[in-house]
Amino acid sequence: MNMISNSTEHWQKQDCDHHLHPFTDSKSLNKKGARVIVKGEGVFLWDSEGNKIIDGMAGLWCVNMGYGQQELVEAANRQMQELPYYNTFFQTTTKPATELASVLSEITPPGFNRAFFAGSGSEANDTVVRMVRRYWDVKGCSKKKTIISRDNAYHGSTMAGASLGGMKYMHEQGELPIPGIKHIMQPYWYHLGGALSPEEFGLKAAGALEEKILEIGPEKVAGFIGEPVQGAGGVIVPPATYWPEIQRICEKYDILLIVDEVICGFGRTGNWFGCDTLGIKPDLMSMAKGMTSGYLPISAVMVHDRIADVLIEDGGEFNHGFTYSGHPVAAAVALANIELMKRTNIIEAVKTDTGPYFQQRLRELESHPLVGEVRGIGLVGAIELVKNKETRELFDPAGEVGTICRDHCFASGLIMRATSDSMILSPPLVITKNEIDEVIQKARSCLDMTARDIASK
Ligand code: PXG
Repeated sequence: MNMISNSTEHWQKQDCDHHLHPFTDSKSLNKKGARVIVKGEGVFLWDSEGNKIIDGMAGLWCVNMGYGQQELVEAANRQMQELPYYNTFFQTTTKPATELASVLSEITPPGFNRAFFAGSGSEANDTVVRMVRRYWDVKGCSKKKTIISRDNAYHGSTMAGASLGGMKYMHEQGELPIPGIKHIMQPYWYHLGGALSPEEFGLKAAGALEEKILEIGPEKVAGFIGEPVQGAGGVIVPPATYWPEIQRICEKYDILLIVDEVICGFGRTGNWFGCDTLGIKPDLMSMAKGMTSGYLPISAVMVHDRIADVLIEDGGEFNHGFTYSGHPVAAAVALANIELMKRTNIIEAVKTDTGPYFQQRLRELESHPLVGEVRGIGLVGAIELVKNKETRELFDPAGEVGTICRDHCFASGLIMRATSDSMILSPPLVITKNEIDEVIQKARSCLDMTARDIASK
């Protein structure tokens, strides 16, 4: 025991002295020390103090097939031995990169036959910006440069990724967004719907795209990007009327429709991709995370034939790419991961079994006095905490109550993330019904503890 706690102190000190964490106030983290995660198996993690934690977030929405999948480890090992690295720049390719491009063509909707690889979701979305602008240049419409996104979207943390994202607190650091990126309202009925029905509000939120296009001028608008279901923004499932109207508007004004599948892709919503579940017909798709279940970093932009054909036939050289584009080891792990997903029929289970069960159990929490709305689809969901259930009044300041709840979860061995006052769950797709019961039971007891804390304040 002593040895373990000594180790924790050692790692925490090293971490505090040398490691700058993403999206973290280092000063406050260093006061308490980071929790050191040392092992994972299935849907469980262990920290360096021996505590067992159920991972309700699949890492960062990515460990879709759970921890400890030996097939993925072996795929990496085999590829490491054979060819740990080679690039795809100089008229060369590698077997895993080509095979992955071909497999992605099979599992994406018809017409998606070409993959451009990168290392992360952010890099995929940077690629989208450059590719979309290049496409319109090649088509002779070089004024078409602006990309429209949404408030509270998350598309990454690079300059273009953070600019496409609609997180104001990210824009404030670093003079973002970069030029040529505009935002419209998000389809967040619970916050913004007022007296409108969800269906009416869906049309209104989509109508904001048309207004923005007309304000900028359709001849200057290159594309619209959106997550089928907003993830980091709080699992915002748009009303059913939203995406069909967005699709109609994009087609009307000849604007490319880009779906960011970084969270929704690879089974999360009960189909391979969120666009399958929500009935969206995109021109480009960015994907990452679940592609390797997070075991290694890789991402892709899937390009529809109507775009790829123009770029290939008339575009000449596309001056864009990354050292790790199509990394053979990451690609080999992605192939093994997709193969495992197919063989275990995991996506069917999310669609017809564990997904509906998770949604049903999650909705039981709606009766809790703190809970205003429960929303979700497949194996992703949010529990929104509010001050007044009847009037939908939110807590002020936002985020404090969510943080209290998050801290209770953390201490109780459940990873449930807080986005402002929405508590988020996005567990590994391999979660069983018994494990879902454990998540719900822990979540409920943390909601109770949070309610007691608020009452005693
Ligand atoms: N698009 C979407 C929809 C994402 O969720 C990215 C792009 C960027 O991917 P990379 O691989 O560059 O991180 C993401 C990432 C959170 C959280 O706190 C979410 C993400 C990343 C980090 C934290 O929910 N999503």
